[in-house]
Amino acid sequence: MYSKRFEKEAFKATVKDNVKTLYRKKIDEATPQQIFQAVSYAVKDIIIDDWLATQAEYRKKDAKTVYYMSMEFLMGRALGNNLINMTAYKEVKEALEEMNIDLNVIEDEEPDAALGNGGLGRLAACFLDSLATLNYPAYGCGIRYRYGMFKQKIENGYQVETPDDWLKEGNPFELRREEYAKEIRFGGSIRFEKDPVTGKDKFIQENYESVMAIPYDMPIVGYGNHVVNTLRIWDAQAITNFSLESFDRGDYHKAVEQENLAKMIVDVLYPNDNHYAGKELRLKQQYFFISASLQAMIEKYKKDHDDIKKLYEKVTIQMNDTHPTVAVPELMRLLIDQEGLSWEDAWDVTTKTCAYTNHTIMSEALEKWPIDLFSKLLPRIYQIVQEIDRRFVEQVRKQYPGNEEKVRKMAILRDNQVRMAHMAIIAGFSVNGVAQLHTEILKHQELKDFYEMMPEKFNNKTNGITQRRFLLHGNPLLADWITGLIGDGWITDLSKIANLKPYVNDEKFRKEFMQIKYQNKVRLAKYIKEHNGIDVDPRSIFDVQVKRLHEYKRQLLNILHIMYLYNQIKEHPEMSFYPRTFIFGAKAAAGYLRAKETIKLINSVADVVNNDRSINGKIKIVFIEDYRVSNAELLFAAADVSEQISTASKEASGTGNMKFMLNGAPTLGTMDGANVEIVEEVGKENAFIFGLSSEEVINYENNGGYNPIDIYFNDWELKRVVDQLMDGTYSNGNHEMYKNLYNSLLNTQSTSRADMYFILKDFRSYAEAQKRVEEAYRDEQRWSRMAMLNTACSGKFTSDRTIEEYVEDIWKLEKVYVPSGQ
Ligand code: 26W
Repeated sequence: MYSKRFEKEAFKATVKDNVKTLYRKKIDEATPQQIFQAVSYAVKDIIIDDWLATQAEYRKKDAKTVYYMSMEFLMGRALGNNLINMTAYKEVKEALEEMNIDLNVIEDEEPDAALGNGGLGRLAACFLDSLATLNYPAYGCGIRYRYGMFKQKIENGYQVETPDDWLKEGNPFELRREEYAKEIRFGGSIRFEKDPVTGKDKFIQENYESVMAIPYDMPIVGYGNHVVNTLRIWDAQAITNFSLESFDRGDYHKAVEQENLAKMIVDVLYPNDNHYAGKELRLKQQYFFISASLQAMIEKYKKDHDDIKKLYEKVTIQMNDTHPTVAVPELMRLLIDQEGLSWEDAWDVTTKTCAYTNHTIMSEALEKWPIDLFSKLLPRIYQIVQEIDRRFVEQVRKQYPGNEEKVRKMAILRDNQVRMAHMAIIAGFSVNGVAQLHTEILKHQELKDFYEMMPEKFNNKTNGITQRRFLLHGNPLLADWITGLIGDGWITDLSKIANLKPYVNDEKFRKEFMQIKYQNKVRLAKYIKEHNGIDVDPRSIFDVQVKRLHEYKRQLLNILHIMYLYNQIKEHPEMSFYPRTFIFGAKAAAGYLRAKETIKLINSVADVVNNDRSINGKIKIVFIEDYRVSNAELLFAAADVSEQISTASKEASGTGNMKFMLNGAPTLGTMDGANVEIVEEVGKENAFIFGLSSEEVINYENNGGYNPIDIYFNDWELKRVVDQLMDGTYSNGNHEMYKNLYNSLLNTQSTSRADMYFILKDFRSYAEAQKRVEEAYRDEQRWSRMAMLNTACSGKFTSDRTIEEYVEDIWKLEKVYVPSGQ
């Protein structure tokens, strides 16, 4: 495949040529960044042939397409991944070696495309990879943020955010498509008219502000199948001729305003994860990319079809959480106001086109826009929402006569708010959760009323991850070894990884497996030495918790337990203790105080413990700065233990848990999210499970919480640890530094419930599970078996399986096979 174009000498010549034309340099004078650009342009050039061929084939087959609408796509780096999926990674690596260029060094020149916060954004990226690999027509639709997720610096133990200027050097893989620009209108007022000819109602928006949306397309390369799908992200631009006109009239302000509005809309990704802030600019972002994407979608459909009432036969819109749910009223608007459909016909199309995925039950994450703000920014959209709500309420009253409680609970408009989740459920033909447990909680707790009224909409789609990035690219040693044993079928069919199981019984293979893990630990230790200046021993247990920082994910439980271990070792220096390296990586939302305090605490404990010679390096603590997709790949490959310790019921699924499992790290976790299914696959004897169950947590919550004070006073070791937050041990005598954390546990001053996330409640159970980890690790035979079984049992957690389920149950797509574009 690609043999002609990736013919070594030709490829080398193209790279040299690109360096010459782009930079007027010889290859040995070029900087690594310049070589990255030159190589990427050479690669894009090859991709483009297949890109054209794919789009032509889709059109010829008139294939149904899914539009995956998402505010976030956490793509990470493209070069290595594209080469992997073009099955040209090794050839290109060799070709570059012959020019004295190290591909890994060149890959490190690429900034991560970090247009997402965490799980939801990375899931979208994995889905695009799977869709292309499985031959399904798909668009990702999103925003081309000028600045992605902030870069994290750790200064004096504190998180400091700096802007992520990811486009600084230019993005070689994107294609600007000026000719597909769309106008987006905000604000103003709606005038109502009867069309003199048709007699139909007409809605005219006046005194609005508008911007142009310009699409940038990024290729999404399928694995070894010549399919290239598109991620279309929108940039904003002022409407130039309008501005100039204003300028000519001396209306300088108007011109500048337009310019500013455009710049602001796509300026930055909101760095909140699971926390709704209600900012007007965010609603602008939502409507901006949704309106642009839907206009483009309808335009494309109409090129080859003339009955807009059958749109749903060719198109499905998947809404990634509530963030894109303004798609519902916007599609209604386009169908009614522009396409001339009646309300009934438009509703029929919309409700057969839109589907909704829920990613969280955390109440503070639910988007509820103030009606005031919503109706001012989107006056016509608001009218449509009112009508959707009016008709829905009517239906509820019919089905539940006299039950105004139902209406209150289920309406879209209530208490001066637009409840976006309700709109998504009412208009969507499918509502799915992202793991079995999560979906059950939605059906029987959070969305109970909706489930009772429309059970047929609800379904589960357990998340998955792409093995192409998180094993084939991220862990080449293990990937090659697996392929050597069972062939390379696992790359596109991860269920085949189960063929490793027989080898688990042979000590020789277990040894080889652990040898590879060791080499990956050496690779990570080198990264840590370079970035943190800390020496870690690759023979110690690498215990890793990497994910967004959030109270419900309980990084605090992890660090309190480390403080407890440290106390024990200090007190009983003779006690047996297997050396551990505790590794953290996490970004905190900029305004999230407790989360930032937790980062400071981890770093302060690290300072004290890492520099205490008396414990002989038994514990090392490392905080990986700026955790992101690219360094995540190193971390998963090197982990011995996967920390998945959220308060049961709070983590909808988790996907990091699956990446660890794939790379042979047993889970230390609660029965939450997809952990439940991981345990189901690998067996509970090959995981370390602890803590309250989701029912227990929900029960406590329904009864006002629990009282941590008893635990605090009856467990002196735990009390000592909690008190150390206040006694200056980890703050050079400052008694204030961790008071928010202390208060969150004991509620001495905080307004919320004490220990909302059951950290003290689960502490002993966690400590005991950690003991079991140590015991298991000491037994090399047993550990190697557990680790290897985790890899061998990870087949279910590929996003390929997830996508096939979406296709089968929701999207109803057909596979399209694409001939090579060359
Ligand atoms: C409006 C603020 C906001 C921002 C982001 C609310 C909610 C979010 C996301 C839904 C947060 C998120 O990333 N959720 C995660 O989605 C993953 C993919 O389904 C799951 O694996 C994680 O458990 C879930 O926390």
